[in-house]
Amino acid sequence: MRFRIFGSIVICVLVGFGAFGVSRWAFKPTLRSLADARGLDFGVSVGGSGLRTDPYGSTTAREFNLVATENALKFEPTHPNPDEYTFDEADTIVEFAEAHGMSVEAHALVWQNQNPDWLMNGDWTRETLMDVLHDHIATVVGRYRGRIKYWVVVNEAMTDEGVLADNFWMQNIGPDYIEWAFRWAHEADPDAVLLYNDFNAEGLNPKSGGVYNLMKDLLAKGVPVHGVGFQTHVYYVWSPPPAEIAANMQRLNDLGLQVQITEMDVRIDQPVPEGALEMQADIFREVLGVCLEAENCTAFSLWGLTDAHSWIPYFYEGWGSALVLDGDYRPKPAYDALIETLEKHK
Ligand code: 9MR
Repeated sequence: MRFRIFGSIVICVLVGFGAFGVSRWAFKPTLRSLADARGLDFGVSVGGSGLRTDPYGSTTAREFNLVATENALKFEPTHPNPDEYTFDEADTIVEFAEAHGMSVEAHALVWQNQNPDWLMNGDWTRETLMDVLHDHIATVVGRYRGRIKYWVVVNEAMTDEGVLADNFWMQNIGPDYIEWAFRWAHEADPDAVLLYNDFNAEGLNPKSGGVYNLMKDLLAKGVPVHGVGFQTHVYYVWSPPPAEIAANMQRLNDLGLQVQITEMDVRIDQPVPEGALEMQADIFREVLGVCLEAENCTAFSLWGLTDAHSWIPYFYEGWGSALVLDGDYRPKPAYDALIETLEKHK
């Protein structure tokens, strides 16, 4: 009898431990589960074709609640000829997001790069180019009305000195191309959150001062701009001081704007030096921490799913390893740092 009772206790304890182990495994937090609990949009930039494959698709849906269209909604892919629009890749991304309960950040309506030749080499007057831009924005934004949470309306329009860049749009339309782009985007989808997005404007410097002044001017004119994206393409040995990023977020909050980390990656020279992955993890940890502590930071996104999908090696020879999963989808120290930071701010 005694033996039977003892045996039952042993079995119960073993079953209990087993269940605990299984439930710990089953409920192992992901970036997505922690971000959901916190109400943060946690994103990754993706391409449409990858989403149809595994583990690209399954990892995206497991770890993120937001997808950013890395290239699919830029001018050239969506509007390759004056009278032709193509939406196959963007449709794939938006449908994937909807099927997996994720939000979409669309990128980008007005930019200097990735524009088709017919646009860049056209013979424009201010009026004819305004018509083209209006039609483009009305068509592209209108197609996804109500299905896209965030639109990057204007991308990278500021110089390092903090004045508007003398780009194609500036030369052919003038500085008001920016306000018209926001007005037309708002007309086409009144519920979308409309963002201005730029790089090297995360901390406090002349460029971020220029972005701040631009936002102030637009708001004073009643232009529907709702937030600023901080791209955050940084290096493992240098990133803007967290206190500066926080101060920049705060001054934009004082204007009533939201902010986001929109394209974060932390590049490392190759081969990866000793200790570099830990330094990279610390930078991801700090920047996410700043976002979580800011009142107005609504989203934090990575620019690519794994090190094998990053733009860095193509643009910076000898650099790479910039994301939080390695090329074989294995979590790096930076992944653990993001999980820990989200857990700390639950
Ligand atoms: O990641 C994008 C890459 O696949 C494209 O070839 C490149 C073209 O310029 O654009 C990359 O994305 C950029 C984004 O659109 C704007 N911010 C900088 C990003 C990295 O270059």
